[in-house]
Amino acid sequence: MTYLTKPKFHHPELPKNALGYTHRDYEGSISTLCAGCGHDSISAAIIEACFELSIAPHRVAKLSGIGCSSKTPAYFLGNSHGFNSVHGRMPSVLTGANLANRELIYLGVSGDGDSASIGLGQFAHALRRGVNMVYIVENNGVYGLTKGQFSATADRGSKSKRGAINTDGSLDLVALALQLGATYVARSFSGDKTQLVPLIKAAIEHQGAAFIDVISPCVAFNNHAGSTKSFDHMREHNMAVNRLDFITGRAPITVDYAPGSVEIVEQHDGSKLVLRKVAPHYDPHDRLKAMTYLQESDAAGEIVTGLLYVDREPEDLHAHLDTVATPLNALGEQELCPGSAALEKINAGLR
Ligand SMILES: Cc1ncc(C[n+]2csc(CCOP(=O)(O)OP(=O)(O)O)c2C)c(N)n1
Ligand code: SF4
Ligand SMILES: [Mg+2]
Repeated sequence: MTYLTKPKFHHPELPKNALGYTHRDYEGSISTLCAGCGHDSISAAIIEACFELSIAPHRVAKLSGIGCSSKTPAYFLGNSHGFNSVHGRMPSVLTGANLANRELIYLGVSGDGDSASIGLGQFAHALRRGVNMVYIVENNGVYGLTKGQFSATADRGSKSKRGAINTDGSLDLVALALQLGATYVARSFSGDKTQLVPLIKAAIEHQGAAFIDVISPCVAFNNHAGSTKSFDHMREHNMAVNRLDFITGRAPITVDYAPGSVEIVEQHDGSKLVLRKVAPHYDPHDRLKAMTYLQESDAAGEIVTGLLYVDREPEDLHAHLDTVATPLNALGEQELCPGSAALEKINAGLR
């Protein structure tokens, strides 16, 4: 069975957000994933983030590819726009949708197979173009849906459930995202909601290409000893560089933060990222140092999590292309087809 609707009844006194919506208004159908799958925790974090930000569900477009991870948009934001694309092709569909209507919030949900194996080219181009989106990879190191083959993020030397050793080198999507020019890069763990929810909230408000790699153990095929994407391995090797609080432009800062250990990063829309530094010398605004730090931690066997890089002045694809402020899908025929005289002028300018 792949689709189970949730009953609409709920407790009349559920907490409501500024729009008068409850958590239930951000849920989707009942998940058919394996009990304990990390992906369900990520869906819960997305629901929590959208509820806390009081996002109108019709303002969100969620897009995915193929895989257990790519099935998850059915299980959250049931009142939002959704598009389940072909395996590895979510980024190009998202790019096209974003170009047509810049006013929606674009949420791309993918797997490590979907983005690091078949869809690696698509992943790379969406990030290098700076598409304004939140791109989440639910990273379990395997193709969960097709029963546990190693994906391109599986570490060399890690062991499959049946004992095979992975002899291929692995891709680190965070390192790639930094190299490709993503303006917001983070890593988290599906089992750490306290870290993940604010990371998603800040990524939603970020006006550029935001990428979050979420280690999300596959309990059916990759949660055994010898796996480097299991719950146990993640708990033992997780090294958070910072803790993020997120404050929208509308909300005043009411909490006192200890000076020295905290940095407040203001974004263009007035929202603020409050970064509590766990690793005191980590600088999330230095792309090169972030890349070096990642490599050093990787060599030491640590999995770095937190907000790894943020550009205070991000630019997105629309800024690069200098498109009009009105969404293209809202322009009339006259504006989209200005006639042969205008075309002649453009052609003349190119001769
Ligand atoms: C073009 C194409 N090739 C192969 C497949 C088979 N297939 C379906 S899902 C999948 C891998 C999914 O892995 P991942 O993206 O990591 O998602 P997970 O199930 O682990 O969450 C593959 C190879 C397919 N559906 N389409
Ligand atoms: S096979 Fe793995 S990834 Fe797929 S639902 Fe089950 S636990 Fe999750
Ligand atoms: Mg996977």
